[in-house]
Amino acid sequence: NHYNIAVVGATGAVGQKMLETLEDRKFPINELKLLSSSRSAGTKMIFKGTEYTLEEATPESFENIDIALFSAGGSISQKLAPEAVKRGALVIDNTSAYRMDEKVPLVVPEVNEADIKDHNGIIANPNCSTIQMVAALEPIRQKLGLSRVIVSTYQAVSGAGNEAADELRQQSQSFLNGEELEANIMPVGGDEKHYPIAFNALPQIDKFQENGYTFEEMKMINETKKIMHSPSLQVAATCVRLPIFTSHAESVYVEVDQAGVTVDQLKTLIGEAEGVLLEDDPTTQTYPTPLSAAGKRDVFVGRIRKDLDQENGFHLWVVSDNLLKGAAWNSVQIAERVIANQWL
Ligand code: 11C
Repeated sequence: NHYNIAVVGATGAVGQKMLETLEDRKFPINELKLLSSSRSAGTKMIFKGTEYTLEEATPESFENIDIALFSAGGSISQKLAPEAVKRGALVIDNTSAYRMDEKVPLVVPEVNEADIKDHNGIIANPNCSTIQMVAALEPIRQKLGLSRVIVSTYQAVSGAGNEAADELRQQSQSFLNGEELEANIMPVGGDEKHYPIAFNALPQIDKFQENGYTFEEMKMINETKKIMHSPSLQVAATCVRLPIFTSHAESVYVEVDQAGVTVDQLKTLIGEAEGVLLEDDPTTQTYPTPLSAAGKRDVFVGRIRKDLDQENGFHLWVVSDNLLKGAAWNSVQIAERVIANQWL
């Protein structure tokens, strides 16, 4: 069986990776439609050697579409996802528009694949920094119980889109030429102030909320509880942008429920987990880095240590390609699971 697929936001950082992933996975496509905002309509893109012209996404674009992958910003999803559903398409939405909606499953297949079957036409793809963390922590939660998570992130600029990556490139060149740095986008396009990202670290990803946390931090907190079905899990996050193009890294502190757990136990659990690879050997300086994870679909974990004071506390270093497992691959993986389980 082959399916009619629409990719909404095909020219974006995630959209481009969606096309690459569909091709890499030999996804069973009958017809492919590349859609965008009016701004990018007319752009040409190549998929499997064939040239496609982007069309402006309208409600009618979704006639005869089986699966629509949305990654063109929250407002386009708000407006068009219900139109796509009305016309019989299944929407896999990579924006934050529907993630916390009770009727919408929020899915990382390695963690909560079974939630997919309760969809009402829309399945939400979580935030990139949330996905890699829950994929690494779920095997621990399942076997040992999890009571608390404290995470600090080291995030790549591509999470904020192609324009943010261009800004880092530009500023890096200016910095090395001894020129003044021009900042127009980071930390948040459209916010009041901008700071250089080149050779810097910005403790703000997305806009500040009334409680003093940023929206990215609140996404990590709320989405983790929803995906793990653990409303009482204690989660705190500090999200930081670094001058890295690809892959988010995270320093994660966890407290497990079970007493007497060893580092070796955690390594075994993570080593056996689906979609997660252990790269952890201090004697050979083995650990994942953003560069080593870029271009790969897995989540990588290293630096597993026991806390020196808290009996049930452990520290981990979690790295993954933010555009693949964090976005495009997780979306395509959801689509694959939908088809394999006949949940369309
Ligand atoms: C970033 N995590 O790195 C963001 C990008 O909610 O899907 C993903 C935004 C989202 O800037």
